[in-house]
Amino acid sequence: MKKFTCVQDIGNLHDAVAEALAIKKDRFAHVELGRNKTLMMIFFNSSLRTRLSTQKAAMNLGMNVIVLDVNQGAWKLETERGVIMDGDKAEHLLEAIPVMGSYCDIIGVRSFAGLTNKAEDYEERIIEQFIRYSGRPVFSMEAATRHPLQSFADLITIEEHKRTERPKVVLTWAPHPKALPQAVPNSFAEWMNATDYDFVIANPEGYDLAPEFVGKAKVTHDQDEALRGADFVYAKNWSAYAAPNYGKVLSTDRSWTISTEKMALTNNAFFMHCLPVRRNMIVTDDVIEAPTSLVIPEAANREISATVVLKRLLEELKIEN
Ligand code: AN0
Ligand code: CP
Repeated sequence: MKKFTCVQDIGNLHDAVAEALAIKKDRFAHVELGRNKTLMMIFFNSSLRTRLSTQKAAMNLGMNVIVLDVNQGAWKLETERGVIMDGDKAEHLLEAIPVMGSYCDIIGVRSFAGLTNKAEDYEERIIEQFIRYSGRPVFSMEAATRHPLQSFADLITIEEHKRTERPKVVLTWAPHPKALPQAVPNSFAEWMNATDYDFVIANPEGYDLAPEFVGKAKVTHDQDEALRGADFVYAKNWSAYAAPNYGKVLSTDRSWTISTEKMALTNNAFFMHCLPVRRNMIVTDDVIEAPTSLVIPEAANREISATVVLKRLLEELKIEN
């Protein structure tokens, strides 16, 4: 694997999950693979899980790790080419990227959607520049349109808990006070569409995701209808995708909050969320604290998905050298 930004990069999902479950049984099995290799993690946005789980994954593989929070201590970066840099930005991304690449073997990048310019976000301008100019294998730690390490951990979690071969998985929008990217739901949909699960997306009108991510999923604006018979309920807020409301909050309707009453419509479903989650906006205390809540095992599986991804990137480096 030369990069990891979308589901296609991981190849066969059965093989990927099997590899993940094997690593979970013995997470230090490949501790020699990363010896004297350096992972650099670049954060343009905040993180708890991604930062900790990816560093732990690198340590499982014997790697050294450097972390940079671009907004804390580094020079302010200009990202547009052609700009006369007479403002507050002291350095250009076009120099910063190859410099960062010169100090490491693999680069992870977190760079959320700006939510003001849809074309810029959906072209993945920031992570694509890392791929082009760093000279290193690059993986996404949540880019503008996808969060593949999260989706891979979600898939592992569903495979560990499913009670039928072809579970009904419902991705549902839920309310949140601030505008959030579509990366997590886009990516979850992309991975679910690559399985043979019965996959349904529920969201209020105006919140349909980009058609290339919706794919073959059933879409409904009736949350109750979607929840009936669900085996897994994956809640997430996202801002509007469709023009002219791209990146806007159109609703904070708490009748979409996942509550005990909502879960009663399901087939005793498991509750999932990528975290961080706002309680009693997205999900009630009772639901997130119930034994059917998978939020903690899901977050724990982030170490496993990251270990598989780093292992595969390191194996490719070995072949090349
Ligand atoms: C981010 C998002 O919705 O993309 C990160 C989730 C992993 N969430 C927030 O900013 C609250
Ligand atoms: N789920 C997730 O990626 O969490 P962080 O934003 O804390 O990394």
